[in-house]
Amino acid sequence: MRPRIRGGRTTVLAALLSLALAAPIAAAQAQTAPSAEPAAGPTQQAELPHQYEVTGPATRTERTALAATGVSIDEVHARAVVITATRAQAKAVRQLGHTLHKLPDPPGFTTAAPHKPRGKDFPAGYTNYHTYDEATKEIDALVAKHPDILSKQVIGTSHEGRNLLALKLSKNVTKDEQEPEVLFTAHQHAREHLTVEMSLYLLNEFTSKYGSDSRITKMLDSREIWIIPDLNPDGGEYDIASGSFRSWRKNRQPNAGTSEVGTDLNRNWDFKWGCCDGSSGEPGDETYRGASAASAPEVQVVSKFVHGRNVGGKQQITAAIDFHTYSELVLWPFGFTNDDTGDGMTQDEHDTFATLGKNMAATNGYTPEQSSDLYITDGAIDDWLWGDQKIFAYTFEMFPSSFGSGGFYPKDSVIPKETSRNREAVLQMLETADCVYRVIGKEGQYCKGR
Ligand code: 0X9
Ligand code: CA
Ligand code: ZN
Repeated sequence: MRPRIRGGRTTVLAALLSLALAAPIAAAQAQTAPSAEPAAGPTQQAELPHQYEVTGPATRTERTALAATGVSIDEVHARAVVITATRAQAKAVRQLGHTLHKLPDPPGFTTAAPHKPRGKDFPAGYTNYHTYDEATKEIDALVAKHPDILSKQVIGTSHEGRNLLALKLSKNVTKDEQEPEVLFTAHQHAREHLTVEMSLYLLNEFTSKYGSDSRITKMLDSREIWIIPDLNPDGGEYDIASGSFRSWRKNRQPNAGTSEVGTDLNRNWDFKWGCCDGSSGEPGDETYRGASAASAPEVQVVSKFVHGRNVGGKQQITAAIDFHTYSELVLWPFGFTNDDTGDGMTQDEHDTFATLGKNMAATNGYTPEQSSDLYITDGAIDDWLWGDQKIFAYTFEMFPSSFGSGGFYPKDSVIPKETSRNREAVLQMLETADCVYRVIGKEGQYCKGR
């Protein structure tokens, strides 16, 4: 399909205008934010990245060339993008001939010296977001309250040793029944905190409405729903640990031979890993793909979990959504190639992806497109889930649509609206999960004898 670019010049200008208004607020917050750590000592702090508006790149080829410098592309417009880059990367991007404007840092952004994580809450205006401990407590309470339909497994641990969880929602939850399975994952990228709230919303919604809401009841009666609420707890905690957001993206795994920390989990999956200029081999880059495919423990744990859902030679999971922020997009594979169809993607498969993608996008107002219409990515989870496991896997980029509406750090007041916004899309996916090909009218051809 053809690239469809959201927004345009006017969107960027509007965003920058609202930024100008927001800037003094951010500055005031920085001053009043409680100072977390002892005063900065002489030890250097690893450099924190900044967001920039880049004018110039107007095609997916130009955006892919830009992404090849190792920056993350956070927002795509007709003739501009927003990126996250270190100072060295920003220089490299300028050398490509683009014009860069640094955008204001997030609330209380700190470049202060290393610190002891305080393990405390999000900053003011964000306290309704759940820290890792708060999310764990809420999940444990839900499991205790709804043991017949919700169960929790620890599927492994993160680099720093935090539990990685898989929650199962289904009637007769303790039995592995012959039912189509659907997987929801969230928070590969540390700063995308709204996605953890999306997981918690789904857990609360399904448990509280089972037995009263007929669609939810029917889905829990006939599906097995898996939610992995937080793939990157170390990165998430690091992003908030100083009391100020750090715009952190990667996990917190050290890299041999350098002080640069972290792997971009969404470039580390074992399908076409590092194949196509869609990730970086430099540990300091935002999109560092890791030393080898699935080198990140978090990716290993979830890959193993998904492999474990292959029962008797048949993958039980038929459909999946991986939640990210931001840009309000519904994306489908492949990301590693600009081709719509080809090896690993027949016309019918592509049409099924595109049809369900557009159907879901019609319910939440997001923009549907193939992920490579934005820029090439290799080693992303949806490419792996489809390419390796034949799971109809989507990436949702949640609220907001732009930097000016909050970027990676929208206030907690948006949580109820922006999580429930995806209720209908999630239900549509669940309802079609017994035969996703039904959306193109080919149930008879592909789903006989299931
Ligand atoms: O770059 C990414 O990993 C995603 N964007 S984000 O701002 N959340 O980092 C987009 C991934 C698009 N590619 C695939 N879904 N394959
Ligand atoms: Ca069941
Ligand atoms: Zn992301």
